Parts: sequence; structure tokens; C-alpha cells
Amino acid sequence: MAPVGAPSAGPTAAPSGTIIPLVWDFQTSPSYPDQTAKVGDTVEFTWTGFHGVYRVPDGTCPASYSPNPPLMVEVAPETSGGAASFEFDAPGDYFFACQVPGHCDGGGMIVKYTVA
Ligand SMILES: [Cu+2]
Repeated sequence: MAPVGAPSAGPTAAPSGTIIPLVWDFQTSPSYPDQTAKVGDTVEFTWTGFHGVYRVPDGTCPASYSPNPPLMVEVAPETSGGAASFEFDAPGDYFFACQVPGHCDGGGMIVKYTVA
């Protein structure tokens, strides 16, 4: 799981931004439409099939998935049903793909967030 929220600032600490839910599943259109978010927001992926979440460097489906921070990071391993969160801590473009073989290229499971 990716780090989420403020690091142990006390029981009253709350996320500074908005939680953005995203249903993470195969797309019938080529892929997800581009999304926007603000610094401090957290995208919350949820899925019911066999999927995972990987931060990838750009809008291209990688040929293979292996960690190479900060732009290649496993946000969540492949699991049958699950949830994962990622907080946007800086402006920029963020891309996430499903690392299950065929799900990015064949299933449209890649999404872009432009964070300002
Ligand atoms: Cu998948």
C-alpha cells in the first residue's frame, strides 16, 4: 500500500485533500478519460476482479513491471478484489496502470491524473 494521509500527526489529523474514488476495472473505451486532481487529494482505487495498481512513468503500457521509484512503483499488488490509495503530494502528471498481463494494453486499465 502507498503511504496515505499525514504521518501520525495525532488523533485529530485528517487528510488535507479530497478522496477521489475510482472504480478500477476493464474499460470498453480505449482507456479511462483523463482526470484532474489537486495536490493533497488522494485517489482511492477499488476493484472486484483480479487487478493491481502500478504507478507508471507515462501513458504507455509498460512491457514489464518492476520497481524503479519514483515513477515505477507498485501501489497495490495483484489481488482478487481490493482497494488502494495514492496521495498526490506534488503537482504534475501521474499515470497508473494495472500490472496484470493484458489488462493495460488489452483492457484499457491505465489512467492519467493531472495534479495542480
Ligand atoms: Cu487488471
